[in-house]
Amino acid sequence: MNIKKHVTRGLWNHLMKSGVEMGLASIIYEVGVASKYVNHAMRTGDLGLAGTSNLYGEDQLALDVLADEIIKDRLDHTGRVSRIISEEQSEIIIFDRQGRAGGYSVCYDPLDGSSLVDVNLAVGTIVAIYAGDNPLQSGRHQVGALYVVYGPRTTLVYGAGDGVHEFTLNSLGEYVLTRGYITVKGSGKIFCPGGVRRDYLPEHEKFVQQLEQDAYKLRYSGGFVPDINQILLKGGGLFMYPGTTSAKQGKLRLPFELNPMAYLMEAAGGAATDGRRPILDLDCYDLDQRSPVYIGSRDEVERAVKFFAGDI
Ligand code: AFP
Repeated sequence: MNIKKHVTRGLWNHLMKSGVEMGLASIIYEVGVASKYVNHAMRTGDLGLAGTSNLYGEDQLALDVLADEIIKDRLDHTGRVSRIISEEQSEIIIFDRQGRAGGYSVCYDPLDGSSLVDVNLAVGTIVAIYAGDNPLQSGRHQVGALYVVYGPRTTLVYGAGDGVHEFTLNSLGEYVLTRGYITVKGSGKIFCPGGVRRDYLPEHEKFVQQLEQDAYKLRYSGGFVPDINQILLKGGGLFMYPGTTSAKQGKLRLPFELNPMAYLMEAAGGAATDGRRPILDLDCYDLDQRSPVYIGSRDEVERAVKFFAGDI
């Protein structure tokens, strides 16, 4: 192992060389630190045995609750975060910054797809970062975003204004650059349909049939993070989670699932829409706000927008 290479290609070194503002860099880096604890707890089951404490000295916690605690703790540790929205919390959490200005707000899903851990499928952490004290902003205002995939390898993908980059957690516990300036393919051949087919609205059903007739391959794990990661890093394509007869706004949440992934996908040359408007242009006014989503390669997203506009 070339230790020097690992040190120079580490996450903090990359953030500094990319000129990422120190506070924003520390938030991204500390989410990386938190993900190492989440990774450990997930793979060792170190959630604390009944009656004893877990690695954080707390009673046994479900993995997603533990992940939330760890990430919240590390974000507070940066001293640069003033407010957070978490998938695990029912309200906006305010950190006491002793009046210091220049804070950031963070929206995160600590462990998206957590129900898949029990069957050993990949899950992930998703994070959106805004400047200032308001975490409920249009996704277009994000100053950075990242996700972590806990799969056969543990990888971290971030963007903060200068490209999208992937880091892989190595045996030294370091995140080392494995893909720089990621670009998503302009068009792909896989699609993720989302939801339950019998609940599809007629136009989504018709669109899915068209993709199948055009020989798109269905790839759907039930985990938003690995499914997006596959499209971003491999052959491109389209992830969908539509509005349905039972949930007109779909399932995925805007603040901490759709906005960060749309930010990264656009930064990598892709696109993300609710079927009519770019996801990043949607007003974000509620912690639990949901939206239908079509996200991935530009060609497929544009095809979806044209289809739903009745142009094809
Ligand atoms: P959970 O976090 O409740 O497991 O849901 C995961 C998720 O929000 C997202 O990761 C998946 O893309 C989506 O749900 C899958 O939803 P369906 O099971 O309804 O297809």
